Amino acid sequence: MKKFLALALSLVMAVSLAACGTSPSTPAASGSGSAGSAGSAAASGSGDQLITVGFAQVGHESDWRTASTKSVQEAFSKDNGFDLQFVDCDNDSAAQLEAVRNFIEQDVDYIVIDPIVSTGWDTVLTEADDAGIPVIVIDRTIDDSDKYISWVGSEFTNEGLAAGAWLKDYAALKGISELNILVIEGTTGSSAQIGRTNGFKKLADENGWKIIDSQSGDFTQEGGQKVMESYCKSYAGQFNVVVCQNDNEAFGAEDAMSAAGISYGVDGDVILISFDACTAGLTDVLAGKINADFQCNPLQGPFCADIVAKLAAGDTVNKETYMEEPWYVAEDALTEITYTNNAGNEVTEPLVHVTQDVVDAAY
Ligand code: GZL
Repeated sequence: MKKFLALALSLVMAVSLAACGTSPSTPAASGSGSAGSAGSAAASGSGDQLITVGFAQVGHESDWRTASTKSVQEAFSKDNGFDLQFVDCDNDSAAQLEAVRNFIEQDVDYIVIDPIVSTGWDTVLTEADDAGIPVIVIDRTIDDSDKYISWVGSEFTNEGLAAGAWLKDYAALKGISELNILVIEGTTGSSAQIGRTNGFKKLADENGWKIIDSQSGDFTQEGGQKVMESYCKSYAGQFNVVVCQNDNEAFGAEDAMSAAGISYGVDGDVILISFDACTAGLTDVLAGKINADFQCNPLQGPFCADIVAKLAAGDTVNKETYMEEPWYVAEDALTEITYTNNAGNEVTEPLVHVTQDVVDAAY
């Protein structure tokens, strides 16, 4: 009761976001719920009645994660009326479950989780539910429990489908008839790894492409480099496409291929595809090192704060909200892709040709 009473009296939701809406990567929530523009929840009034929020973050493995953490910390600032208890779970699922249990013990007002992996959650979410603490999930999904009140994130399978759709059109444009592909996956069991893998593989199967090998680089640069070094030894001369499931893995793969004397990118022997489209990733797209980069938008903080503000005001919230995510390419030879998305709808989506302005506006 204390949660709602204190908040209902003191909460004012300030509409904002438009002020920072210059970047193509600025999130514009869409999806099964109310899209609306994200705002920043601001608590005012009694002053000491801050909203306590426990946030169990995946870790600090990538540029994407750094942007995600910053987005949440800025949205849940003290100035906005929040007391954020932040835990970096360092890619350790046991530590993440422990962090959530500690939040329950502290009786925080709300719990936010970015789940390292998509299973193993129902028990602890039941404990949060029994304690009357609403749970909001961001970014990755929880697939073995629905005991959370809302989720804001990405459609990872569509990211993989879009990458496959682009590769199909790009190969046709370049007259490449045979595609022999190496994949460096993200953290095993994460919904991002599962979705991107399944989406891209669907296009590979439909088009008879050969995926020679697919191993996890754990979304890190070190992991991407290690896997690519192994690939260069095992499959030299056998591959002409490398798919990295995030930019940091792509940076590692670039270093490994350069060391092995393998050319990649727009003028190279190997097509390099990446996901996330962080600033450093788009810098490599602009340089022609990465051929295409499929954005995964990390800026869920304001949307998550809006959800808390609505809950505190006694409003209903949507179960899921999808971030909008552009697809970036190094060459302007293709301007759009058409594919059947994960919902079974045929969609045509633009391809953004990367210029310095696009890099400057990235997250
Ligand atoms: C995807 C996110 C992934 C990013 C990686 O939404 O969880 O984790 O693609 C990050 O960069 O490490």
